Amino acid sequence: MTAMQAPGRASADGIWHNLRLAGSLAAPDVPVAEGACAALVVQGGRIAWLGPQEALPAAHGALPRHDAQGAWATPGLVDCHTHLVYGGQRAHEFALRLDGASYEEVARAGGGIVSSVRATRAASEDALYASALPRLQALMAEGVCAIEIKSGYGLALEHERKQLRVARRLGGALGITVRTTFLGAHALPPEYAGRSQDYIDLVCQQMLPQLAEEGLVDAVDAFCERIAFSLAETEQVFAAAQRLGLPVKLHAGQLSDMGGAQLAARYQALSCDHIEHLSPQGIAAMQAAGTVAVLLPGAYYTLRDTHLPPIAQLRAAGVPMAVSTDHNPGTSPALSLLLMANMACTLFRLTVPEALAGITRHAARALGLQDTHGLLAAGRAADFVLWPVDELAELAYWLGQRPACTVVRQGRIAHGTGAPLP
Ligand code: DI6
Ligand code: FE
Repeated sequence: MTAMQAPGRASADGIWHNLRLAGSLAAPDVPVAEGACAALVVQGGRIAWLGPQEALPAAHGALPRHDAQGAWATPGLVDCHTHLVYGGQRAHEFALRLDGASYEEVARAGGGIVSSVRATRAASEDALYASALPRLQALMAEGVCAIEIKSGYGLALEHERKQLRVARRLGGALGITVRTTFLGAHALPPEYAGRSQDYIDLVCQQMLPQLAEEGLVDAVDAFCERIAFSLAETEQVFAAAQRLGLPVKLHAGQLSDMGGAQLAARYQALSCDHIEHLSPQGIAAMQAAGTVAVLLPGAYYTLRDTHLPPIAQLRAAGVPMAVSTDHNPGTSPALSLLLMANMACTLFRLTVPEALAGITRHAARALGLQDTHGLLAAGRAADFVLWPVDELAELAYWLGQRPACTVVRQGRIAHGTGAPLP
C-alpha cells in the first residue's frame, strides 16, 4: 500500500483496491455486487481490469497498490451542456427578475443573451480565459473529467472563434476532455435586427465552415425558441452541420414546444436540451433516434419555471436522461454538477441512480463520448473519482457543501479534497 501521495505524483500503473462500485455506473459485465469490495487495475492510462477484489488476476499482483479505504468509485463526471466562456456577469438581471420581470421581458429589453454578447465581444481572449479558468476548476474539483463548452456569446466570426479557442486552451491547460459546440444560432445579434435570414446565412455559409476548418468545432447547436430561431432556421443550421459531417444538438422546448425535438431527431441529434415543453411525438422521435434528453434543473430553478419536463414519459419511453449545469451567466450561474443532480431528484423526481447516470453515462452519450467516458469498464480511460462517503446517495443529497473526493485522471491522482486517500 502506498502512503498518501501528492496530486499528479501517483504512478499511473497500479491497483486501486478496497473500493466500492455502483452497478449502474460499471459495465454490465462487471460481476460486482452493489457496494461490495472491488478492485480496479490501471495500465497505460486505461482501466485494464475491474471486478471483485478476490478475483483480481494474479498477473497484476506486482503493480503498486493504492488503498481506496472503502471509498465509492464513480466514473469521472461529465458536464454535457455549458456556456462556460463569456464576458461579465448578469446579477442585475437576477434583481430585475426578482422585481417581477420575466426572462423573455429582460431579453426583449436588450438584456439577456445580447448583454453577454456585448461583454464577450469587449473581452480579449486572455481575459475570457482568465475568467473561465476558476469556473472550470470549480467543476473539476467536484469530479468533472469531461465537459462541453459552447460558443454563442460572440455571434460574429472573430468573437465565436475567441470563445472556442479559449475552450480548447482550457482543455489543454487543465488536462480535461473538452468538447466544443458551435452555437452561432444562439440569438440574433443586434446588428442583424430584422434580418434573421441574413444572419442564419452568415452562420451556415461562413462562420460554421470556417470555424470547423480551424478544428474548433466538435458539434453544432441552435436555440430553437420564439425569442431565438424558428424551426426552419434551425433546420438550415443542422443541414450546414450535416454537410460538414458534424453532429448536432438542440436547445429545445425551454419556453415553448416548437417541434424542435422531432427536427433534432430527424438529424440524429446527440441530444435535445431543456425540453420542459415536449410532446409525446417529440419523445417518440427522440427514442427512435437515440437522442439523449438533457435536463437542466439549474435553469428551471433560476427562472422559477413551473412547467416540469415530462420525466415519467421519458422514463417510460426509455429515453436516456442526462443532467447538466447549463452553466451560463443568465439562467444558470451554477458551478456544481452534484447540486444539479440534487435538483434533478428534488425538482424533477429522478431517482438517485438516474441522476448519477445522468451526470456520467448518459452525459457522455450526449457528447458522443459513450465509448470512452461515463462508465467504469475495462478498456476505458482511467478517469474516476473516489468518494469517501457512507452511501453513494450522498452525492445527490448534501446541499451547499461538496462531498470530499479524490479525482484520478489517466490513472494519476489529479486533485483531491478527500480524507487521506490512497
Ligand atoms: N438557454 C439557456 O439556458 C442559455 N442559452 C439558452 O439558449 C441561457 C443564455 C443566457 O441567458 O445567457
Ligand atoms: Fe444552454
